[in-house]
Amino acid sequence: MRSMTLPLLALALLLPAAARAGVVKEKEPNNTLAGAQAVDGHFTLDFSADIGNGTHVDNTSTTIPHVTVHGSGDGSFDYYSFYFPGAGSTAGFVVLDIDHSSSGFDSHLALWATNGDLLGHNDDYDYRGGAGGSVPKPHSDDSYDSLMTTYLSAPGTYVVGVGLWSASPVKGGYEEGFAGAKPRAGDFYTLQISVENVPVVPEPGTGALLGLGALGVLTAVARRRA
Ligand SMILES: [Ca+2]
Ligand SMILES: [Ca+2]
Ligand SMILES: [Ca+2]
Repeated sequence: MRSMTLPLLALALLLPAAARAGVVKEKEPNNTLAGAQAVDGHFTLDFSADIGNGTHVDNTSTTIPHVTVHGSGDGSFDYYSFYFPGAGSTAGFVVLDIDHSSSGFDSHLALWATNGDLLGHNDDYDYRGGAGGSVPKPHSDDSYDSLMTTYLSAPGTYVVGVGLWSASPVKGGYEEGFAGAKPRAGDFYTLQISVENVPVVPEPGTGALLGLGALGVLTAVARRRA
């Protein structure tokens, strides 16, 4: 019986890790398109109150694969990449959404193809566009938090950039524009990346249940042996 304690403990320790599926912590350096941090393998369909499709009403967290990136500033632009398999489909709706940003963080978002072509960008957006997570400016429905949507049709790697107003997105990445367009030390933000038709990780709930099921089996085995 005692010999089963360690494996059971190890299994139990694995369970909280499963609950963090869909969440990625930023890793610097991620300062160029070529040096973007890949978020593949972290997409999930777990519910999040903060993920929408650009309208005021729809929460798309359980219908469009998404990943949540927790980023911070260090005086450099931040780039994140994902692979869109396409599969001959045009159903590659993409939503990029900044949430829970630090005070004074006037985000700017952009999306590039891997050859450097700029596909879209946004500075400010309606605070309700990406479900929860953003607050409006005073006397306005706009938020300093960015949101943009677009459609992908070609398979390939795509790169999301996070900068500050007045970063200028051009072919190949951001130009700084006026000084101060790079996220600064002390800044923090959450980036929601939603992409149709990308592979999702197994449901954390399922993983936890499988883990609990295995725990039950092991406990039963241990009891029989005791
Ligand atoms: Ca960076
Ligand atoms: Ca949001
Ligand atoms: Ca902004």
